[in-house]
Amino acid sequence: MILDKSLIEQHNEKQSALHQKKLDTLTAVLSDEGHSVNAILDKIAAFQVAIPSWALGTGGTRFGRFAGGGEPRSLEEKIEDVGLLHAINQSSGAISLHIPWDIPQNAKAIQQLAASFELKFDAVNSNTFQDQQNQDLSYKYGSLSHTDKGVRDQAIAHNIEVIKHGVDLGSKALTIWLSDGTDFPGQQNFRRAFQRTLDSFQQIYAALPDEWKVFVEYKPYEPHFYSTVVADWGSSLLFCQKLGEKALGLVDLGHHLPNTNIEQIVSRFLMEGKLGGFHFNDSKYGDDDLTVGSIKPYQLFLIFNELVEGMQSAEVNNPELSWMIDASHNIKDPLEDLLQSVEAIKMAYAQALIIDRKALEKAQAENDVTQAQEILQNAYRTDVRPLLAQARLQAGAALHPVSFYRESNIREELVKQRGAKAFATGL
Ligand code: LRH
Ligand code: MN
Ligand code: MN
Repeated sequence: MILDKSLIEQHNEKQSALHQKKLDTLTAVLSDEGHSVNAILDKIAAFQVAIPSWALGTGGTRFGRFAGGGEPRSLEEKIEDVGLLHAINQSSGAISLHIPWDIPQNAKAIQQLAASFELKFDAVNSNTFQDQQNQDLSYKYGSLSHTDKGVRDQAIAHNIEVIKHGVDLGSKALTIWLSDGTDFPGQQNFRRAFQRTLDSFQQIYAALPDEWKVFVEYKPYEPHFYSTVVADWGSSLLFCQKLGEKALGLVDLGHHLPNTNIEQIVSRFLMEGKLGGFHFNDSKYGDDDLTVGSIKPYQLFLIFNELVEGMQSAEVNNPELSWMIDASHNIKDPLEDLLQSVEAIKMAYAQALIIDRKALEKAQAENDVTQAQEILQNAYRTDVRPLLAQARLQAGAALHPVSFYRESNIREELVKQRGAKAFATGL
């Protein structure tokens, strides 16, 4: 489905008077506070978040899946869906593939299709957490950390294969989420499992093209419930430091035990120049993969506070970051959920951009705790949505993405084209 641009213009026209009023009020306040609204708008407009190819269908849980219909049935249709999102918000200009869930059979054609929607390919993800058909050896007891060299070699070869797919598409990074771990005490020797994994990572690292990076994603538990080889940011950082400058940590917001101070982890990674990127989502209990900003929007803002501070600071020297969503949609329409997620990320970014940094530094130096909180919360409690809407308007996107999606009956159209029983492959 290709979106008719005039629909967006019509939508924007209907909304424009009210939008202008809200924007004028906010612009006046921000200008008084010493901000350049145009500079903020440019930053917001440039901020792009990659959409995961595995998040375009209704995820459900292991207990059941209630698909909504009209879901993409192929990689081509997934790219079309991301193209739709990008046309609506001009903020989702990349897609991140999971292989072998989404193998590009004809890389040239896939790349052309993506380019026709102005989409790029962000990090490619490998998968050694499931056994695939026609696979020689099983990953039941691990992959890159396995006690059997044969299994490790198979998992290494898969990762190198994924890099090759990425090269064909113009990706510049490989994300490894290694699920390996144990379910019972005594099952494995922790140190040796780490050393075997390091050896496997080193072989994958050696296969990275020059400008490539490898992201080492951590997660405390699930699918294994006693120990995980790359369980936390410390383990991720340790692997990255041992591997070399192309290896960077990947922070998936759902991969922390309850109440972990994620913003401090972000600061530490940045301090070491070792932050690669994010898998954005939100969580109440575990790796819930909920809509970004739906549960802990203040945490998201605090993370962006660290990111903006770090990116502006001469003391921090970190490579450019990869921004990706990793959410699953239990009961919502995935496209609506993704529009909401992108909006939440950009909102946190915009709020972090309007923090009065000088005043905050002064409050910190004077140990004025109350004032420091006032400064942060003044930014957090500012409704920055008119800025996001204005950035979209200027880019030819919709003022209100979710309303536009609904008014234009996009899901209904997709159901008509693909069928009420079209369910996406993937998770
Ligand atoms: C693991 C994870 C990882 C996978 C994705 C499907 O929980 O976050 O990023 O690749 O989910
Ligand atoms: Mn993830
Ligand atoms: Mn996850």
